Amino acid sequence: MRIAVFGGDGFIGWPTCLHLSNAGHDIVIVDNLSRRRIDTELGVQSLTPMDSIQERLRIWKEVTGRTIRFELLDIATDYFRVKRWIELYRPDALIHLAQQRAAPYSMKSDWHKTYTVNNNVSATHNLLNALADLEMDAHFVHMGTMGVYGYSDIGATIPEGYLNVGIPNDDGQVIQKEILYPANPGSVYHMTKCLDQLMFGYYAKNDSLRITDLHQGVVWGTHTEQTRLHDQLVNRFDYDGDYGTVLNRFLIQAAIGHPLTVHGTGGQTRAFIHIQDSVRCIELALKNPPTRGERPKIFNQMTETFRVRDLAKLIAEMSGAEIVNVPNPRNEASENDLRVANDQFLDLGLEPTTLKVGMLEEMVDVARKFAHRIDRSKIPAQSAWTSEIRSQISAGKDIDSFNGEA
Ligand code: USQ
Repeated sequence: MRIAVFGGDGFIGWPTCLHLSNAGHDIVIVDNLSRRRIDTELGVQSLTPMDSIQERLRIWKEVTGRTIRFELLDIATDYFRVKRWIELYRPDALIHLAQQRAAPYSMKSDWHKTYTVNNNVSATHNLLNALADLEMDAHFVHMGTMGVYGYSDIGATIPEGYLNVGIPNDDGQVIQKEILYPANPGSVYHMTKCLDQLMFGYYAKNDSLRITDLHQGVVWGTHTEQTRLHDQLVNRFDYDGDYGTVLNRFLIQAAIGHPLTVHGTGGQTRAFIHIQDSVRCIELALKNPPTRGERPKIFNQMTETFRVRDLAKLIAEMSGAEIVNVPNPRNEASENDLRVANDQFLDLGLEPTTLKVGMLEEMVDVARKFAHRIDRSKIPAQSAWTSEIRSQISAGKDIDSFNGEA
């Protein structure tokens, strides 16, 4: 297949490109390298040393003999160049990962909120708009998030995207309908992914675009089979307070003797997936597209759920790290259960990589190897969701005073 990977230089994008190139697909990375610019803005760097995209691709060619091309393009701001590029390349599939993906970054200031909305919404719309205008029947695969559902538990499993509801009509009959599961974003970043869902519904209905939306959980791990092939193919590994995700952060903290930073009580339950499974799921989704005229296909891309404090406990027992309950900078429920359906990927043959202490130990070893690259001052999460939380944190209030329900 000819596949355009928008955002192919990022944390999910890079291993996805290698995985699909290895499987024999023709891959072009389209990226504006904004993730590298944001590192510079925040004064942080990936724990693992990352080469330029061109150098990475040179090494990939040297190691495997396979070519991945790179196109420097901003799909959010340069609509006509994007459209022209799609028209010339004529991809069979587009993978859309070209969005600002960190909830804390999206909440840093009003500028960051505006940037995240403008970038994410325009990027999605420009791609859909171009496909529709070019009347191109390419499969559009988007990286969405489990966060579109919110994390509240009503004692029922969260379905894969759609919910069966009964709507009483004026004649007193109850009409059964499948609707999008009610969107319940917990950050401006998550809100953009909810808006994406509306755009997908519209373009699938109006222009018969074939769209798949992957509702992914928190990703852990850093290596895949292909990133292990050469030191310079290594994936990025974020530990800072904005881009580091919880399990990866805890592992890095354990490696350098930093206390594990549990937000609030750590009663938050989230869905997780290993990076290797993430790229496998993208491949499975590519192989199983919706038909023209079908509504967007939605998969829950997760394999396990964990409570934050249980993860911290597991890593503390394994590494001897200390746990510290820090004031939660986010406006989120302090305790929640979570049940999620993921039958579609299991039925398509996904064999989940489950969290095992052995794999965690391997990651702590990677973190120790590059520990000298860590700036400890970048570890605390400092992006507060509301001005009230910000002033409570700076006034040094006890965590229990702002562990309320979101
Ligand atoms: N947390 C801690 N301590 C930390 C960091 C995080 O307790 O040091 C807590 C957070 O308060 C939150 C949970 O861990 O309750 C998850 O936070 P996270 O930073 O690992 O994940 P999140 O901000 O939700 O975002 C990540 C990705 C995003 C993806 C999302 C999937 O950055 O792109 O969409 O996971 S989901 O969480 O299912 O919405």
